[in-house]
Formats: sequence, structure tokens, C-alpha cells
Amino acid sequence: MGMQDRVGMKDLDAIVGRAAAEFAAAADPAALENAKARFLGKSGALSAFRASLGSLSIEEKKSAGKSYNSAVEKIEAALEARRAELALAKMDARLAEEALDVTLPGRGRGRGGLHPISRSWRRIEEIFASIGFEIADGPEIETDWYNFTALNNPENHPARSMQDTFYVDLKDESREGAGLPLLLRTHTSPMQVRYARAWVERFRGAPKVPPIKVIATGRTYRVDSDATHSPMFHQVEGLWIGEDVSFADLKGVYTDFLQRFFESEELEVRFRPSYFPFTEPSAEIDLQFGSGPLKGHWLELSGAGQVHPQVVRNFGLDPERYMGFAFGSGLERLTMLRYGIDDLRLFFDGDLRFLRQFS
Ligand code: 2U9
Repeated sequence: MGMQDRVGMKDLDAIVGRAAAEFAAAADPAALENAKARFLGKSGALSAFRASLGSLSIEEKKSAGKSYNSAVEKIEAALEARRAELALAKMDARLAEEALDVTLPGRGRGRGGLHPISRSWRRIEEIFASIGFEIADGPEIETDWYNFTALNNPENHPARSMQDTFYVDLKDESREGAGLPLLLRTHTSPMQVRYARAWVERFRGAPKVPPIKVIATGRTYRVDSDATHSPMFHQVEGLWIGEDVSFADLKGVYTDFLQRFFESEELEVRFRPSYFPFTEPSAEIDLQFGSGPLKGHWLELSGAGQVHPQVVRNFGLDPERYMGFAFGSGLERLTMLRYGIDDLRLFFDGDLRFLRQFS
């Protein structure tokens, strides 16, 4: 039986042609490998031809073998080419899928902003620093001595009661207050007391203690919570002690501060007699705007006074020689007036619609 009876030489070309067509039609690697099996596999289209080679004469075998090898090579080349095409197509598809448009505008990051109280805080420190005040800092958990005694509060003053002051479940182990409970400072004054005492200590033995000129800003705590009081609030206090510091200096410094804080020269400052244990005489400071929505109204703003001789003594200074003034104000109050905010609670609600207006 001649090989022409099984798969003829001419059929080889047809098989190569069909293989090329089927490979080209294979849409993915799996289909391509199936098509490969149909042509190059054990029972593929070429195996009958190969099987028939055994029965041929040497001469016939040579030429049929050549044709067979050439057909296999062509089919393998077509297979390889299609494999490469499919790999390329897969890569293209992946690139298209993962494409990044680097020309798109960025989404940007949300920008943070300062809380209005923080804005006032910084602004106040800037203003006072520019006229020579140092900035004091200190603990929010205080001893009874620094918070009350040093500031001339009587032993049985109601401010010291549990109804007015937050006490901490720890005892003061310092020399001045051994065994007394610690508390959350009710004003920023203890920071200035600490500052003043350290200052005086620094110049101990010197012929003179240079002026103490300091402000203290920070969180303060009182047992008080309603529409106009928050248990945590902020104060700013100033202290200026020297050999010739007078009430006139207080009026000048404070008026200058208010004009700069409110960005208005058209305002009037009025001192009204008052009482604080740490100052004598004491005054409330009222403010009247000369323009704007609050024009003409006197607003109670701050307190102030000549520092009480006992407080000066508590710094370690002789009150016959060193004298000066102090003032104090609520940061919430200053900030509400500056921005026209009418509800204290807005500061503590964390409502972004409110807060974003300041960033
Ligand atoms: C030292 C000595 C004295 C600070 C002062 C006031 C008057 C005052 C209030 C204003 C509004 C507190 O936030 S508020 O309720 N403060 O009226 N503060 S004199 O006097 C000092 C400070 C430090 C060593």
C-alpha cells in the first residue's frame, strides 16, 4: 500500500494550510493547545502520514520524510507565531485594563484648618510677644497651692469646693500641699505663678529682679455646663510686675491689645470697679466698638487689677518694691466677639460646616 493511499504528499500542504487557519482562529491559549493536538498530537492529522513512512522504500522515505519534517516545522512555526500573538494580545488587554491617565487632574487632599479658638490663641500670643511678653506654659493638673493659695484665695473660698472645681483622684506630694488632692486648674494663673517664682529664683541674690512680663493661655476647667458655660474653656491671662508698673500701663497695654485683636482703632475701653481675691484694686474691663454690628454697646470682656501684695509675696518678691497688674479674659468670649459667633456650644460640637468657615 503506497503512502498516496493514506495521506498523500499533496495533502500535507492542505494540512499545513488547515493548521495555520485553525491556529489563527484560536481565540485563547487553551483553544490553541487543542488545535495543536489535532495536528501534532498522537492521533493528530500528521500521525497517519508518519506511520505510513515505515512501509516505504529508502528513496521514498527520504523524500516523504523531508516533506513530513517541513510540514511539522511549518505547523510549529505557525503555532509559535500564534502563541506570540495571543501573548501580545493578553498583554495589550492588561495594559488597557490597568491604564492610568496621568493627565487627569488630581483629586487633592482635604486641607485641615485651625479651630477658631486656636486661631485666637495664636493671634493673642503673637500680639503680646510683639510688645515684649514672654509666653508661659504649665500643667493642667495642678496643686491646690498653685491654683488657689498662691492667688490669695481664702482657705474656705467656695471656688475650692467640689461643686466648682474638678478634683483628681491623686494627692499632691509637694512640700506646699502634702496630702491635698490635685485638681484641674480653674484658671491659667498657676502657670504665671510658676513662671514668676522660677524667674525670681533665677535672680536670687542679684540687686534687682528684672520685670516679669508674661502671658499664659490654655485650657481651664470648672464644674459648670449650660448654654453659656462649658466645663472646659480657655483663658488668656497677662502679668506684668516691676518696680514702676502702674494701672496706666495696664490700660495702655490692654487697649493696644484689643485694637489689634479686633483690628479696629475705633474702640473704647472702660474700667469698672470689681473684686478678685488676687488683685486689689480690681476692675472689669468693658469694650465699646465704634463701628460694626455691635457699635455703641458696652460689652463686658475681661477682668484686671493691681496684683495683690500677698500674691507678689508668694512670688518671693517684696510687695513694697515690686508691684504690677494682671488681666484675664475668656478666649471663647474674645473669639465670639471677633467673628460674631452667637453660641458657645459651636466651639465644642465639631460640626465641620461651622469649622470650615475659619480655614
Ligand atoms: C497672677 C495674678 C493675678 C488674672 C486676672 C481676671 C482679673 C479676670 C476672668 C475673665 C473672664 C476669668 O475667663 S474669665 O472668667 N479673669 O477677671 N484675671 S485679673 O490675674 C492674675 C493672674 C495671674 C499670678
